[in-house]
Order: sequence, then structure tokens, then C-alpha cells
Amino acid sequence: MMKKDTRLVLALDETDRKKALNIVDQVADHIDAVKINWPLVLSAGPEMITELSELTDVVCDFKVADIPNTVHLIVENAVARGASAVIVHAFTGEDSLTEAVKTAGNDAEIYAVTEMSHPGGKMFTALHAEEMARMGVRCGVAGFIAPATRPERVKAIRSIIGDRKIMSPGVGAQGGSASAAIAAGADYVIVGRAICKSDDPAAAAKAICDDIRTVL
Ligand code: OMP
Repeated sequence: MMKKDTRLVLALDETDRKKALNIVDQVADHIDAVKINWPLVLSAGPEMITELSELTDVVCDFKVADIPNTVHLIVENAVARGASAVIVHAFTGEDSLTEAVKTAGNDAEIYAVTEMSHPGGKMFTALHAEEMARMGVRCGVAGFIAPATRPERVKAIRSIIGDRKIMSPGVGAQGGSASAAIAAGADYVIVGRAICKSDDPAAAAKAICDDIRTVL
């Protein structure tokens, strides 16, 4: 299980391996985990998952959206490479989500996307977010992704999922506030550009942790 200390998950959306590792090194004291997405995996290789997993917990954000067999192959590979958690889409339905949970077993946690944080997230995902949250509970996921850009929606998802976890992206560059997301019921916030693009990533990460602490 991932630690829950600072409540900050770094979205390492960089394409240069050295720069990415340098940022992790600078913010290590302020984060609970690193989230890796396609940009870094495609440029630095999937070995990056393993390399990062030797430093901290790694969340593989592959937003897996496929038939159960393909979901199985992706989740199995990510977990074998050292992922502590894998993000999957919920809209693919109960069989795909169940397969993700079954494949991860006790080795990793599955987080299901409910409503996406960007404006387009309101077009389709928001309309079914609560249904997807209920389905995720039935499938046994460890947690959900819910938007820091709409803290009232984090609250709505929290009221459905009991004590399962919420990771909330959309802080900083997308306009959301870390403390508002945590106050609405998120366990973690996911932050990328506000840290990675800062001249001082450590100071930016610390400021977010300080903001989170005001509501704990
Ligand atoms: P910043 O906007 O730079 O902080 O990055 C946010 C990170 O969270 C990116 O890696 C996105 O891919 C991810 N994300 C969202 O922004 N919105 C979502 O609804 C879901 C995710 C995600 O699943 O992590």
C-alpha cells in the first residue's frame, strides 16, 4: 500500500530521463509517490517504471481503456515492472475493471477514473461519474481519480465510495487548489506542471504540502 504522509503525488510529465530523475531527487521529501504517464514511458522506456520504483511508489497512469484480455496484459506488465498502482478508465465497464482488479491482486492498487479534470471531462465522463464510482466499488478497486478542478464533484464521489481512496488531479496549471480538493475528500492530490515547470520544484512542492496541511 502506498504511504499517505504528505498527500502529494508528483505527475512526472517530462520526456527527458535525466531531467525527470533530477526533479524526483529535488522533491523526494515532499511526495508520497510519483505518477508516470505515456510521455516519459515512450521517451525513456518502460524500464523507467522500475528505476523510479526503487526510489518511491510508482503510479502507472496508463488510463487503460480496453477489453479484459488487453487490460490484463497491460496491468500485469506494469505490476511486474514495479508499479504500486495503475490508473484505468472505468467507462470500459464492469468486466474490464474487474479484470484489472483481479490482475493487480495484492501486488498493486487499481484506481478508476470517474470524471476527468479538464473542461472536456464534463462532456461525457461527468454524466456517468457517480455510476462509474458505484461500479468501481462493486469491482473492488482501491481508489478513484476525481477532479480537483471541481471539488464539489470530489465530495460527491467521496459520498459514494466509503473509505476507498481518491487521487485528485487538476491542481495548479488546471486551476484547482490542493487544500480544497483534500477538504472535499481527496486522499492525495496529483500535481505536474506546477512543480515540474517551476524554477524551484522543491519550493513549489513544499508550498503545496503546506497548503494541504492547513486542512488536515
Ligand atoms: P498538471 O495539470 O500538469 O498538474 O498534470 C495533471 C496530471 O494528472 C497529468 O499527468 C494528467 O494526465 C493527469 N490527470 C488529469 O490531469 N486529469 C484527469 O482527469 C486524470 C488524470 C490522471 O488520471 O492522472
